[in-house]
Amino acid sequence: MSSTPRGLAALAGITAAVVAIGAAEPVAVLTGPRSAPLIAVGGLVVDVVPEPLKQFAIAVFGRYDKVALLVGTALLLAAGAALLALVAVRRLWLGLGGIAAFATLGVVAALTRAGADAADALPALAGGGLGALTLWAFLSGPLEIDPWPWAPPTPARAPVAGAQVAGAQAAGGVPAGTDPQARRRFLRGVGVLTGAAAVTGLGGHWLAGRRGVSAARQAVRLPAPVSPAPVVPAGADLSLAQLAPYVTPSSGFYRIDTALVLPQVDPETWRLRIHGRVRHPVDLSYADLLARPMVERYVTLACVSNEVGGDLIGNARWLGVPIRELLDEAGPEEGADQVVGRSVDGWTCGTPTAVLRDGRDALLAVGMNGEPLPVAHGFPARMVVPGLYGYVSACKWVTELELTSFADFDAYWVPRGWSALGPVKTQSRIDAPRPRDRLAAGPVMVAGVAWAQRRGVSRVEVRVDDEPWREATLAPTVSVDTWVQWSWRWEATPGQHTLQVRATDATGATQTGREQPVAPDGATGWHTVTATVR
Ligand SMILES: Nc1nc2c(c(=O)[nH]1)N[C@H]1C(S)=C(S)[C@@H](COP(=O)(O)O)O[C@H]1N2
Ligand SMILES: [Mo]
Repeated sequence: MSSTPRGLAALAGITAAVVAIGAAEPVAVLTGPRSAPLIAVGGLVVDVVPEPLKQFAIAVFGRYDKVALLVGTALLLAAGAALLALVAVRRLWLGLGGIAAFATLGVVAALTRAGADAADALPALAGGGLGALTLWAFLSGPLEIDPWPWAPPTPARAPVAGAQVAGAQAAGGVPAGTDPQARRRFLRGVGVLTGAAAVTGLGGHWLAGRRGVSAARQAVRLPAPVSPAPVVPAGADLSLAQLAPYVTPSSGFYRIDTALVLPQVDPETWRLRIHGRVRHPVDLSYADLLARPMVERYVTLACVSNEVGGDLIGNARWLGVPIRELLDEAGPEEGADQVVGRSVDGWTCGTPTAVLRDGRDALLAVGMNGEPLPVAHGFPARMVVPGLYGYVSACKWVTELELTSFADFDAYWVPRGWSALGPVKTQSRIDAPRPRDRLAAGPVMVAGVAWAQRRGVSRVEVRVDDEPWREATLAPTVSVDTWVQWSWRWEATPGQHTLQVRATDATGATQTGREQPVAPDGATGWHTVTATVR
């Protein structure tokens, strides 16, 4: 592509874009990774794209939806820059104007992120400036290929170079734009600038990472709980190869959030403010929080976007302060029926005040599975509320609890089409066998998990084809707030079979078989696995 003059012009445009991104990165070390143009624009896209498109992206790219978004943004930028350069050969001001437009987009995106200040405009401005300089250098500055075959002849050029190279064919037989010396100089420019941009870009990225909080996190010493978690009964974990372990290791715990770069929250400067419609606003430091009596509980957290049979669910041991106690101190006013958890990155969730005060183990958590919260799971503090989907309750990197009402405020996902209330629905999942397993006829262990947080699971049944439902064996569990493993011995016969599962909660309500999508308030239906037995 770079061998034709047009390819070279496109290459100049792409190089200008690479220089812009590479120049912005070291500036973003100072202003924060969320002000880097690609991240800021990507974040803006996350917040403004319509929900169906987002669902589509998640369906297509799965866990790599964020990577796909960043790669997509970068490719669009490269394509835009290439086109701009082709135009700019004729009208330089159009190319520079285009770069200014890109830079403006970066500035707007950076300034509209939650908690942004004026300095957040600097990375995009620096990138735009150096990108424009690069484009100029290639198209009519020192690195120019003189002249571009489709460039308009300029009066300044005509008398000097005109005799040799003006027009499509040079007098000496060299086609315009192919002077080997100019071409070498041009390509050397591309190489040097791309290399320099890579060095500053990756170096900046690395420096930004070193400014992260993993060292501060490692230095944290969590207090022992005054109320420890119940001991996990022997047999709660059936230890079957394909079955999700009873306690999900933090490293394998699902992660869902809108953050394109993980918020790095310094526990030294972190504060939690409880404010809004309260009688006594509360303001706590991390040290204040750790000094309070802590409880530790197993709670199974689930995402409303979990499809039937999906894995956006995990069970962990959380250490934290009961949110009820914090709210009691603040004293919510009459009618303040919603507690809005607000993250340092501006994300919000809305939880019914009554739910947080009804005696369940709603925690302002600082620990997960015996360690400080991993950065990806909300360090230094997050909310964990048994019985509610994460999008209405599990605010990570939480820095504010604002008392308000549901009538007065819609949290992040509500205007995007999700229900304001998100109690977890009774669900069950088959982990073994897996759909593509090759099974031998005879006894087969069918096993999985079931959950009905707050209510507890009282029965799990399995059905093979059109046979009657058979009751599975429930493993013990620590509380109604965690999932439970179940197993059932199947006498498998050769052929294709359909396995289905359904759970009944402790109120006697059986999980519905009616299939409903994840939006607006959680999927329903029976998980179905097709098994082939030889
Ligand atoms: N700050 C912040 N907190 C958040 C979210 C988010 O996007 N930003 N997503 C929520 C959602 S939808 C879920 S399901 C849980 C997931 O928590 P996890 O990533 O620790 O599993 O976090 C919740 N907390
Ligand atoms: Mo979620």
